[in-house]
Amino acid sequence: PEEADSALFLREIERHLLVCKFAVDELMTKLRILSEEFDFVREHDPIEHISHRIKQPESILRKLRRRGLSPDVVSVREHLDDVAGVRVVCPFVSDVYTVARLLGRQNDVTVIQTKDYIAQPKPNGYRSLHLIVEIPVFLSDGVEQVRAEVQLRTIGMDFWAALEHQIFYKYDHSAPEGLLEELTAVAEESARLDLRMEALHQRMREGSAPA
Ligand code: 0O2
Repeated sequence: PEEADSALFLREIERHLLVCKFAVDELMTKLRILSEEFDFVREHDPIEHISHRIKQPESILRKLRRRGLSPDVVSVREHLDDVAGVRVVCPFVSDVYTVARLLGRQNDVTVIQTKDYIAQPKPNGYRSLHLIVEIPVFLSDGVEQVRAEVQLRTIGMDFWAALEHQIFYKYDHSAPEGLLEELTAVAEESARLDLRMEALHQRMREGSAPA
């Protein structure tokens, strides 16, 4: 019976991962449509690039354990909203909010939660806008509402997060003190640069030359 249980668990988790992949496919299409439409009308495209990932089973199990949840598909479905993940990288900070608004107002997208780490950065300096959205996936036996995490950030925020992630793993989650302080200082400098770049872009759009 134990073998039958684990076979069933594997089958269920595989199915859930597949449905999450469909949700990611749908979100990627929605975002690509927005980006291509902006290009078509020769407007500034608020999307620089988009990436996606499905959380690895080991990482799902680690997160369940960390949160004290039982390692079954019901827990995953009910509590892990970021198995399906899409990351949108934008040129400017205002673009981040534009894309979030354009996605959130689509009829089949329900924004369940918004975490604005741009307005309120994490203590380490991490900045991004996180949305948990729910979208319908149409399957042979009906429709399933699937949750996904959409992370939106500028190129600068993405650059910083990638470096922080590398440092975090290199030092196995405990980087030397000075290094962490420097990382936070760099995040602040990057945020200032984002603001200056945006102001420059705004002036260019208004037709005046930078001073
Ligand atoms: P991965 O490999 O990217 O999927 P949690 O911390 O996940 O238990 P919550 O509320 O689900 O709690 O997460 P939150 O704060 O919304 O952030 C989730 C994701 O944001 C993380 O996913 C990262 O992708 C990203 N993130 C959050 N904080 C940081 C940070 O300080 N540095 C970097 N580089 N990324 C961050 P996972 O699941 O941790 O990892």
